[in-house]
Amino acid sequence: MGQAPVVYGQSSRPPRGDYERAGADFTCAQDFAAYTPQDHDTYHRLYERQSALLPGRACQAFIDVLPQLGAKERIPRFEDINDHLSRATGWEIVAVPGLIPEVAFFTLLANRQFPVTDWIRTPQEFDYIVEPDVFHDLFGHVPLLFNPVIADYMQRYGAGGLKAEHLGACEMLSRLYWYTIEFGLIREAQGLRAYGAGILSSSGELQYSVNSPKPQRLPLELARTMRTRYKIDTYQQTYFVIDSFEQLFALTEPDFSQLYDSLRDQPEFAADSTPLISP
Ligand code: HBI
Ligand code: FE
Repeated sequence: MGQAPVVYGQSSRPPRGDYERAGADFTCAQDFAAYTPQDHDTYHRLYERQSALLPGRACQAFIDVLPQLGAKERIPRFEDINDHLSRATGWEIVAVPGLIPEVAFFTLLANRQFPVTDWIRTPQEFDYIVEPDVFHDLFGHVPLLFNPVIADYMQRYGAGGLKAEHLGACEMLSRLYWYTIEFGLIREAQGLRAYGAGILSSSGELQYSVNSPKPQRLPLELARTMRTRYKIDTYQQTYFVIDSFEQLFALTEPDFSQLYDSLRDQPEFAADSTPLISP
């Protein structure tokens, strides 16, 4: 029984990937035989270019753990990564045909299963792709699942997502995901560094997010972050900064129900709106 494809956010593009392969939980087997030599070459070139850009831009925890991803000259087998990952933090990666509905996504995260799209972009999309492909998910998301604090945050996020679904608060919670796990910055002794997967897997945005004077950078604060809209097909105009992964995890301690209620009737912020400077 095939699953209906899913579109990400407001994009109107038809989703990629063959959802006929997906089961009821939207997972499928990694179709390793389907990869062509060109696919492996694309992965290898993306890996080489991106890893050369990490020093001085990626957070130290990411740089330290990246070798756990294993093969860099070809697309890795997911089960090879799972051998290490499950021992490190109890997580495993599961293949999916692409973006999946929010409840399916939250359910997998809550069970320490990270959905990894198993197809890779074409060489023509080398510099940019809207949808997450295997490089975005493996290179961007999987290394920090080896970090115990981020691993616990991701599981808490999944559990929180299932609650948010019942409270009609998915949009607010997905902004927290977007501005942390996808596009988060962290302040380290040597300066600002990226920990968000969307930044870490993008050559242009990794340099822009940490070095450019254009975007604004605000301290991560739940209410502000959950009220700030985001765009899925441009560099971010606002980045939210944390001081440590422990700080991020501590945010997930309280129950968000009252926070959602208090935010529901408050105006949202545009992706580039600057904070009101209190008089
Ligand atoms: N599906 N495969 C996949 N990967 C994601 O990162 C993802 C998703 N579905 C929904 C989603 N992310 C976001 O809307 C989350 O905030 C829920
Ligand atoms: Fe992602």
